[in-house]
Amino acid sequence: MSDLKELFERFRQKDRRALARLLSHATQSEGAEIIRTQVTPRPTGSVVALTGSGGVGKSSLVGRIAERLRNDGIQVAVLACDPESPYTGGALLGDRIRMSSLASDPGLFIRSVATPGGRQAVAENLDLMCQLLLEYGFEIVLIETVGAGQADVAVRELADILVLLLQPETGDELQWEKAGILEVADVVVVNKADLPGADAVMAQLQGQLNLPGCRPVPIFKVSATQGEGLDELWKAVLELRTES
Ligand SMILES: Nc1nc2c(ncn2[C@@H]2O[C@H](COP(=O)(O)OP(=O)(O)O)[C@@H](O)[C@H]2O)c(=O)[nH]1
Ligand SMILES: [Mg+2]
Repeated sequence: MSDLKELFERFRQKDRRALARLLSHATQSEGAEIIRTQVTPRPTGSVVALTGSGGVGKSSLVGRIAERLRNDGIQVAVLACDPESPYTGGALLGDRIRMSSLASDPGLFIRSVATPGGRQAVAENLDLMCQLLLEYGFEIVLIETVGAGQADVAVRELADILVLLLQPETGDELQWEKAGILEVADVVVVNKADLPGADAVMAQLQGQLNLPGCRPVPIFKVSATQGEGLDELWKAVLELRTES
């Protein structure tokens, strides 16, 4: 307890190592309970979650968005959760970042979050980790998570903006429809637009979403690897952010 108290003092003086240690404590139930009593319940800033099947391009897109936000001077933190391979997302992102000018950027924070086994895609107390990062001063927290049934509900509650990623020709559209995630997503993105079949998925989505009387859901076609369509996507996310 006294250890946590001291960590909090250092955290409030913007000590990055204290932040990192508090985040570790936040993943354990005992530490989390205490931290919950200390954090600001609704710090300013936004939590944007990207969800989608493995391999759809979440890490690639998160990397692109993080770079873009840093170029705009926005302080950004990334929480990469991947139940299939807990460290892949972070490693992939980490590799990208290490090679770029962002390597020692104090305005960027990246953390891989190990998730419990099975299909639960959202680590326990992820909400608390977001609160810590926002209170520390990050303006946007990007979460990468593999959507899976129950977990989608948790992500929905946690995120201010939920972005669902699909890719051409995976048959995923139906799967997402079944899981109900298509209905709760704020933005739908068809990634890998450089590959054939993206327009077909777009057309299919247009038919399923945005029916008369339904909440409008913007759909975007992007290529994370080519860096295409990102301006439009991010503009829409920022607009939603000011509305929410
Ligand atoms: N052709 C193409 N490949 C992509 C695109 N975005 C990601 N990929 C590739 O898809 C694979 C999975 O990407 P990753 O970002 O790790 O997906 P994640 O599992 O959803 O995080 C990698 O080989 C990427 O290079 C894209 O826009 N176009
Ligand atoms: Mg990934």
